[in-house]
Amino acid sequence: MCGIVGYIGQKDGTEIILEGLEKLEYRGYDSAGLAVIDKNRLRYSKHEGKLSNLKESIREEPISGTLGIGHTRWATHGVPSNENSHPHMNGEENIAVVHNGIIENYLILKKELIDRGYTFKSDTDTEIVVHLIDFYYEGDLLGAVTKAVDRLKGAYSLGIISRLHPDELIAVRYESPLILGIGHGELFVASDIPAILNRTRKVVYLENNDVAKLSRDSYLIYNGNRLVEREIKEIEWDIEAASKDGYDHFMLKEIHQQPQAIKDTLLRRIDNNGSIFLENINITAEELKKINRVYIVACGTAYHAGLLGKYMLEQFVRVVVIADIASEFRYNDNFIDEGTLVIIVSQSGETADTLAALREAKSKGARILSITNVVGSSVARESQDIFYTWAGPEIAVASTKAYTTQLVAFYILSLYFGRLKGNLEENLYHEIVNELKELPDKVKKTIYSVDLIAMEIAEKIKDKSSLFYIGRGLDYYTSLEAALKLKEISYIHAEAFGGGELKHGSIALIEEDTPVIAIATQQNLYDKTVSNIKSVKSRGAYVIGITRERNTDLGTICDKVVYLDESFNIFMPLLSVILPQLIAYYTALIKGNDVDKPRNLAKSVTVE
Ligand code: HGA
Repeated sequence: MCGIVGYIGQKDGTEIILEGLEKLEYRGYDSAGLAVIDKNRLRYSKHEGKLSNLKESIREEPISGTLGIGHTRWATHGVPSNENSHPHMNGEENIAVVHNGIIENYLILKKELIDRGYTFKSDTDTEIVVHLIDFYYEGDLLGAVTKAVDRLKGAYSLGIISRLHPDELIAVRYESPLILGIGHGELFVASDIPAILNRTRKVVYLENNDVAKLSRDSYLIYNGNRLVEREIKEIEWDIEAASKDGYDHFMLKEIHQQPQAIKDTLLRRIDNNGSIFLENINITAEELKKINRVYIVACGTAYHAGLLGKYMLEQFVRVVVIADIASEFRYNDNFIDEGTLVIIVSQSGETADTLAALREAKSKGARILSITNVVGSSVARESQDIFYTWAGPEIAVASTKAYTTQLVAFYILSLYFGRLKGNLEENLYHEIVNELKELPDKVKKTIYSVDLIAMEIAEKIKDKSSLFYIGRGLDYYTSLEAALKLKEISYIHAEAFGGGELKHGSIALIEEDTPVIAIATQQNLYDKTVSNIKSVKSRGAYVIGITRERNTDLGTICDKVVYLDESFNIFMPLLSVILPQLIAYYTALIKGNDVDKPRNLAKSVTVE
């Protein structure tokens, strides 16, 4: 995610801001920049790439000032480039803005501003903010900011300075974290605690709709034009704990970030009428009708998301879909022509096998749509259509929030294409979209409700040499992902079986006390799964069931049952994968493994 650091005091802001940005590097970023007020001049430097590029440029051409804002960017709108880096300035370059988040209504506001004569230098959503402030500015910076943010929809934390107000730093928070750091004769703004922990341990957490005006030795916080008091808190964490938001590992932090990541990926694409809006998908209804075959190509976890995607697209778009592993697909004799759509799924957008598969398919005339988490990545650059999962950077090697947001991407795409093709009856479409909007809250509830059970299960399985996940339909796909998670970080041999396939050989592996986790959320297949559970149980397996609230009878069949909230069958994979994620996490933890950096694995696999 992007990082914000701001400073107002007596010292050199450039040095303090660069130091703060360095502490935020762990979050992942693609460019960095800062702006300072230097003797009533606004000076800035911003560069694509590592922070070292920004530092090098400042070393060559020093800028300094006792008031400034800095930013590390993780692009969501516009590729990583010098122009798209923050800060963004108004035309006269007397106001500078840094922003974390996404401005949902930026296209409407951009058009309005262009009509008023404003020109844009970047492709970002952020740039509209500085022009809006400029538009409302009548000598009062705080007043102009307040009017500008009233127009914004989405999520934003903002740092704002102006050379016309050399004693003022404005900070705004809405749905994107921002804190104030309280020093002696100096104040800080930051999106994350580690950025300022070397300087102060006294912080104020801004709340939604807070607009703070900082001067060198005091600050005022307004909310809805009313002056408000916010408690000053003392931070007791060290820098490492602070980078993980107090969680012991990035993986656990990322599991807990899932509700927000899903919300970000989902809600900004659905308007109040339930219509889906996809800014980088250009396929028209005409073109969609001509698509006769879809390949979904990915590796590892992304492939498991792709299996759900296959189901969703077949169901709602009524088109033939083949899901394949990228390393196999690229060497197969596939049926690709101009009527083929290839959907590429890659968190990093740099996965070597997936990228090679993309190029192979493109050279044969396929249209390429990619689902990726990294704006401007190779996969994104080489695709005609792009769906960005807005999960933010994923640091732990074992994927969690990237996976669940990839599932969300497939939900949205299949509903969008299904409607575009005229296959989805309007009432049903709206019913599904309404339920989709409930999912961030249901995922959140699930994370808290299964946490303790996951610890107990981890204790039970920690010394086992093998564990099996079973499921049918979509539950089978979740089982594949669940088994992969356990293998990756606990190093326990784990396999997933389609429940109906057990009797064709694999059931021979079941013996006394073999752990089997049965996922039984697909109500149309429930009775079948129950039969499969009974058959492993009768061979001595220790069975843990994961099912919906209504299936209370499972309690009499399994050794332990975990109940999940109710939702549509298609959405249950988003809830049922949470417990396996946490089981993998706690098992790895108990075994003393390096949870975030498991042996033999790399985050982004850029070799064949
Ligand atoms: N939308 C802005 C900021 C992105 C962000 O906050 N990422 O974490 C941009 O694309 O520049």
